[in-house]
Amino acid sequence: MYLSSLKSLAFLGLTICLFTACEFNKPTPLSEHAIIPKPLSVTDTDGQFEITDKTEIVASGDVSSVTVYLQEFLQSTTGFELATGSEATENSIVLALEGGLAEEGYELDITTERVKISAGSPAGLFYGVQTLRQLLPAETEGVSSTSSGLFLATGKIQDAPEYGYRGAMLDVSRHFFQVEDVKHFIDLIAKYKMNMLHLHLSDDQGWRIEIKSWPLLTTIGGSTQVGGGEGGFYTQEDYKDIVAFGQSRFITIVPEIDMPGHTNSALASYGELNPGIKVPDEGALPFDRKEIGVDGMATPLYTGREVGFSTLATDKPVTYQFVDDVIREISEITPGPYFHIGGDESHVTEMEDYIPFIEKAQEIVKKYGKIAIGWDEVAHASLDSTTIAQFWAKGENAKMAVDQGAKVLISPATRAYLDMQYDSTTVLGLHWAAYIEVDEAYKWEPTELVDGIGKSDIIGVEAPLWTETISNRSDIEYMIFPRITAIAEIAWTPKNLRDWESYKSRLSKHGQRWDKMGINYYQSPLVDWEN
Ligand code: TNX
Repeated sequence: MYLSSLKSLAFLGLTICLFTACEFNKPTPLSEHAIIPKPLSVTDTDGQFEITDKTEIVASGDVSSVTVYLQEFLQSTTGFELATGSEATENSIVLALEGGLAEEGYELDITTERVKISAGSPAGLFYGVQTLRQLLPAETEGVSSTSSGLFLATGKIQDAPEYGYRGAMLDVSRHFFQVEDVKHFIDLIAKYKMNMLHLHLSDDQGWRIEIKSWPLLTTIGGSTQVGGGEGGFYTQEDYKDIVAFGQSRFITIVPEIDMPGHTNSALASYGELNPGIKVPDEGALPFDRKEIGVDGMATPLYTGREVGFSTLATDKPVTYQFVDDVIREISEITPGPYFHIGGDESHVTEMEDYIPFIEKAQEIVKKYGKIAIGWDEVAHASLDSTTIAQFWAKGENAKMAVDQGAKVLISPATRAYLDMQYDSTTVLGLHWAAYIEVDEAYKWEPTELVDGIGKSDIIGVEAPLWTETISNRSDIEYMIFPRITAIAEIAWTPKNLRDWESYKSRLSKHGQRWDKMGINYYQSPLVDWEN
């Protein structure tokens, strides 16, 4: 009796073994992969392709940056130095530029002989490569760990983004981040098919970009940060380096100079920009700032967190010379189409001064060939039809912008602000807008936020990371992961294909990838992380 049950147990074990061994060699069907953002369509066929050290990358057209990205990725993780060729063989990865495909869309077609990524643009090919990357085992996100068994199931993925603007914002003013940290940020958001990085380059606490015609902005205005640390700034060469790295990852840099409020760092550098405002009631300002009440006097540097107390002198010609120089110098080194003029929380600028200021700034942006973006308050001004209002707080402002014919960029603080705490136990971050758990970051739809604002009014979605409480790379990672992937999916995948249960289960597998990449992320209790 005893013996026979032992025997049947052994038999059972053997069967499971055989079964799993046989399953082990069979790659996961494409449709069962945890791809984020979720693609438009995935079809399985019954076969497999193996990437080996003999696989060749075959590229047509000028797609060298994508080829190099793919080569470098496979080399760093597998040690394979894949050769490039011009003719597809029975073991190739083909990158093909083809007409007739959606802007930024791609098709990934895997047969037993080749992987073929076709797209209408190099960006589309890059997104195809990102999908391919997510089809490979999590180990490939580490360094030189896998060199065999890189099997892909055969089948086809067709994909294209819902929105053309899929972005994140990094506030480098409240805390300064080195060029290498910004590049790292770019690298991370590109993996989730985002294509815009908005850099918040100035605020009360720090001016972070060299302006050659106004050098004190950085030497004085860039010399500190929240909490009193040493701050820092990007030279124009540094900025160009960030822009170029962004291009290698198909990320466009959107520079922001916040005006006319949030300008203490400029007022501390050049007193002539200070209007000498009538200081509101005692205690209304975050600290003793008598200089701000004196016309033409430079203010002290500011390292606190409260804002809304500063304004440029909106009636002085020198202010417009300043605004013109700043927009001109930055526009000259910004290949992307946008220039962000801020415009938020200008609490000490009278509305009658604010409106003409925004209108003039908007004109200057246009003069230098860029499209202006402003936080939703700019809708109080008369907007050019090309100007974009970034909805962060007030639906009525966003609606006012749309009623003027402008488009909106969607960044609701209650859903998309990556500096909001996950819950009441989160140590970093703020919670003035909301606590934002992963489900809250995921379960919303851009076209359903404001009555009267629909798909055709929206250019896309952006997730801002404000950094009053965030001062290093690891903190950045913790606040953005996993929520950045939720926002990336909202911007890429149409509503009818998005579903929390599916996202949550796909997300549970990305933790392993982040572990391999050494990323610090929030292990939300809502997700059953596979480790
Ligand atoms: C509001 S969002 C701000 C920022 C702060 C942020 C903190 C916006 C346009 N203004 O100045 O950093 O809240 O969450």
